[in-house]
Amino acid sequence: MSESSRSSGSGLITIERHILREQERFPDATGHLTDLLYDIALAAKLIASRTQRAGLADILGSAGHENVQGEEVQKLDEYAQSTIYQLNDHTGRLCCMASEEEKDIIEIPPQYPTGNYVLVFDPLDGSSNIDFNVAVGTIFAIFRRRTASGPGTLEDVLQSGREIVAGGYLVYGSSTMLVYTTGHGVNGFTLDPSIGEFLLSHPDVRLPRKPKYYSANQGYEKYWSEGVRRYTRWLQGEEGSPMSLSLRYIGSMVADVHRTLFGGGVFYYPSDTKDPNKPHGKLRLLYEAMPMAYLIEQAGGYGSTGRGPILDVKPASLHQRTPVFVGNREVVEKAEEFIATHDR
Ligand code: AFP
Repeated sequence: MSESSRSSGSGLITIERHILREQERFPDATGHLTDLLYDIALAAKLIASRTQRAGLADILGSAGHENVQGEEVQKLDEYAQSTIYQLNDHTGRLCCMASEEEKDIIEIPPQYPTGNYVLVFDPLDGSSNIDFNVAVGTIFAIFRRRTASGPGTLEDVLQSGREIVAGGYLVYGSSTMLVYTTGHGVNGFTLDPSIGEFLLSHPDVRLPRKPKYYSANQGYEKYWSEGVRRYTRWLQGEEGSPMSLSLRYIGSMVADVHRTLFGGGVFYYPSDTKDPNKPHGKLRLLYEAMPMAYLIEQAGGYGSTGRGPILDVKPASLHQRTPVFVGNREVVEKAEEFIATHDR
């Protein structure tokens, strides 16, 4: 079925309808998770409309200045951060939030009620690519709170990926897509800008059985371990490999994982020796690795640190980094094998 025929006509399913249908699986649901997901979709529409005007920032004014309408122009990542925050701070659904952009947990202002959920997010992942018109994205995960009531605490945020109740990403590319899961398979929605609605365009997403691409910043190969270097040779068809994959790397995790999900293969950002302050690579466990591993596993794949499942790692701190390997299970498991053999 073509994209246009999937998203138009009598079979048209909007994100709202889809989220509500998901809620029907749980007769006791309060609707709070449903509303939370719907607000993330709303934030995405606002962020998408700004990212599409990104190149105009220089004309209309830059961060810290006013544009021709007299409004202050924010940098896009600040805009994404404040949009997600403002849509969620007062709803009574969250006990706290945490963002890649904020040092500490984000409390709910005392004048508003607190709720049962925790939202963690990377508001604009890949933002250094914006100047080059490359796809960027938002990554998110939702947990149930662990403390009983009152303001959320670190204990509510520092949960392992096994505790995620919903997660996914938005990609702001040639079209805007929301891809998410509540633990019952993965669904993809494409924003139809003419009606301002996300429409179900990719139901029940599964990784293709045949891997096609490997995706890593090979410019850093000299900083990689022996195991990761040999693994890369294996992906290229050496080291006794039965497959030979094509290389694709954008440098925007959302876009690279999106292609891996739909095209098959592996995306990895391993540990490296490039920066002694970041021995575990660049990516953040809570805001990048865990939500993506959760989603990829829901689509039949696997997410690993190179030594075991990402979802088993309990974060010790908010901005902890981790090596990441996500994609087809057998391809990711091969990374674990090479690392176990060569990187003792
Ligand atoms: P920015 O948000 O600073 O652009 O970083 C993006 C990112 O966190 C992730 O989206 C990419 O996969 C990764 O960094 C790219 O890092 P390298 O530039 O080191 O390859």
